[in-house]
Amino acid sequence: MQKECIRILAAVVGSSILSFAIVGFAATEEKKSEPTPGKYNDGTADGKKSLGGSGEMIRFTMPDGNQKIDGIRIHGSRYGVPKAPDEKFLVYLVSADGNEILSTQMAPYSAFERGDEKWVPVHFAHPLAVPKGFWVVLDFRAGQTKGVYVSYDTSTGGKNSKTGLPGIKPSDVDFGGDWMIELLPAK
Ligand SMILES: [Ca+2]
Repeated sequence: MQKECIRILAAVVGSSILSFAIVGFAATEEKKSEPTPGKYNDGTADGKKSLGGSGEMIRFTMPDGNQKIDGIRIHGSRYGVPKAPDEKFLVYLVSADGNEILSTQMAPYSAFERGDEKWVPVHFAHPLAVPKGFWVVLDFRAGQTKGVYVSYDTSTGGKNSKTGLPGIKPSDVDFGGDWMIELLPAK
């Protein structure tokens, strides 16, 4: 009888140790996936820039090659005439080697307001599957009367950002930071 009791007790203790271990493992897993792969900034802007005849380029590296994104968000503000031009700006997704345009998306200029820079979401028409490594390139076709200032952040040193457009050799950024452009993962 006593032996039986001990055996049951051992089973109960054993299973609670097991469930504790599972809870512990789940918590570790959650923590590991915490740093968002689709961003390179600390959330506060350290400057802003508009590029005429060029574009903001930022390289993303995903944990694996089977992920989908809903779109991107851009920290920025519009300048120029008070009323937003009735046109769209371009968002290119370009292969990691720069040789292939994977997707071209458009979004209205009016998504950006004049004034302080803030996060502007750009949702694509459909969730888009992205490879492990790729570039997001923005083309606002900016000039003197219209354009968008895109914020940058210097906390990362700017290893993932360049200026350029598809088909043109990109240049290093001159501010030692990364564009505040983030991916919006598909839910
Ligand atoms: Ca910052």
